[in-house]
Amino acid sequence: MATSAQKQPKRIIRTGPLLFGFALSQLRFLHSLMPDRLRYQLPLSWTPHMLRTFLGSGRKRVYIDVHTRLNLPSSYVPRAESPPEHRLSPDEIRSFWERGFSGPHTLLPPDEMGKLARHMWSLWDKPSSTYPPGSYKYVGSTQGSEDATEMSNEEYATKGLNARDKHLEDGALLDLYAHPAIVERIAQLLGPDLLLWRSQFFPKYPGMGGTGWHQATSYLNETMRVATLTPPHLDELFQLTVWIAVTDSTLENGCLRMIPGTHRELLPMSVEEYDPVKHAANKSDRFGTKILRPSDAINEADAVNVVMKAGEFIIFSERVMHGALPNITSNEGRLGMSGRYIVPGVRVHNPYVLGDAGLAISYLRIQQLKLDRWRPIVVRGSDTAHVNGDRVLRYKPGMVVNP
Ligand SMILES: O=C(O)CCC(=O)C(=O)O
Repeated sequence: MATSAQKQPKRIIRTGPLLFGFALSQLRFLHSLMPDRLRYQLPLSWTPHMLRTFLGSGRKRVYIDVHTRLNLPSSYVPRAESPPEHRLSPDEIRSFWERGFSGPHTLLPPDEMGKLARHMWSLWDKPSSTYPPGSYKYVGSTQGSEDATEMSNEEYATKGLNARDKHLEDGALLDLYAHPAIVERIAQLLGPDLLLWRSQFFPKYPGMGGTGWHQATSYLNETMRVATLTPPHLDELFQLTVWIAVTDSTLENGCLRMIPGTHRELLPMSVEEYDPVKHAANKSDRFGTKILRPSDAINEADAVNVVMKAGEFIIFSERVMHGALPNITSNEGRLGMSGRYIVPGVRVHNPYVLGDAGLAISYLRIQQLKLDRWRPIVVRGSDTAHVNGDRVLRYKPGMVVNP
C-alpha cells in the first residue's frame, strides 16, 4: 500500500497533564463545581497505584484498564433461571469462574451460519449509519501499511470503528446477539437483566498478524482518562463478551487464545504506536494502532487456543488475558463478531462524550465520535437501574434502530 505524508505520533500519555489532572481528580469536592468539559478530561479512573506504576517505571508499565482484582462469588449457583436446553451444568459454571471463559457452545449449525456468512462479511464493510464515515476525525499516523496483508493504522482505526455496533443497523444481526442460546447462558453468569451495549466485527484476512494479548474491565483504554463503563462495584463481574464464529476459526486462520485464570487481576502493559516498518516482525502483538504486550512475562504455554466451528460461540470476561493467532492461510478469511453485555447498574459513557464533544478513542486515534445514534438494548429482563436514561431500548425481533 502506498506511503503517504507521515505525521509524528504523539505520546500516548503526557506526563505533565497527567500529574496535574490526577491532582485535580483527587479533589472530589470540586468536581460538582466543574463544567463537564473540564471534569471529564481529568484522569478520573486512574488510581494512585496506576499512577505510581506508570511514573515509577519510567512510563514503561501502563494499566490500559483500571487496576482491579475480581471478587469470586461465594457460591456458583446460576444467577438466573433458564430453560433446560440452555442450562449450564454446575461444572460449566465452576469452570467459568475458575478460568474466566465458557464454551464453545452452539448458536447455529455450521451450514446455517454458512448461509449468513456472506451477509455478515458485507455488514463489516457497509458504511455505518450509527457512526457515519466523515462524522469523526482520525488523528493518527497516515503512513501506509507497506505490508500488503496488514491494514495501515488509519484503515485499522476507521474500518474497525465502521464495524462497531452494526447490531443497531441490522435486524438479523441483533437477533443473533439476542438469541436465547447466548443470553440465557450469560444470564446464569451475570444476572437476569442484560443490556447489549456494544458489538464489533473482527475479521482476520489471509496473512494478517494476530491480535495482541490484552485485558479489559471498564474500557478505560478508549480515552485513557475516564472509563467507558461505570459499574456499581469494579471488583465484581458486571460485563461479559460473546465471540461468535461466523466462519470456522482454526489454528491456521487466527482463532482466539485465552490464558485461563488471568481474569483475577488486571496487569500492566507496555504500549507503543504500531509502525509497519519497525514492527514488521512482531505485528502479532498489534491491537488497534498500538503494539501491546504484558509488561511481565505471561505463561503462553498455558494459553488455550479456542478452535470453533462456524456457528459456535464462546462467552468470556474481558478481564481474561486474550488475543488471537495470526492468519497463516493464503485464502481463508476468518470472521468473528463480539457482543458485549452488562447488568443494568452499569453506566455507559459519560455526559461529556455523549454530548457534542463526542468520544475520543485513544487506541484508535479517533476523535469527536458522535454517540447520538448509539443505544443500549435490553435483551433479557428489564432495565431495573435506569442509569443510562431514555436511550435504552427494549429488544424486539428484527428491530432496526439506525436504518
Ligand atoms: O477477534 C479478535 O481478533 C479479537 C477479539 C477480541 O479481542 C474481543 O472480542 O474482545
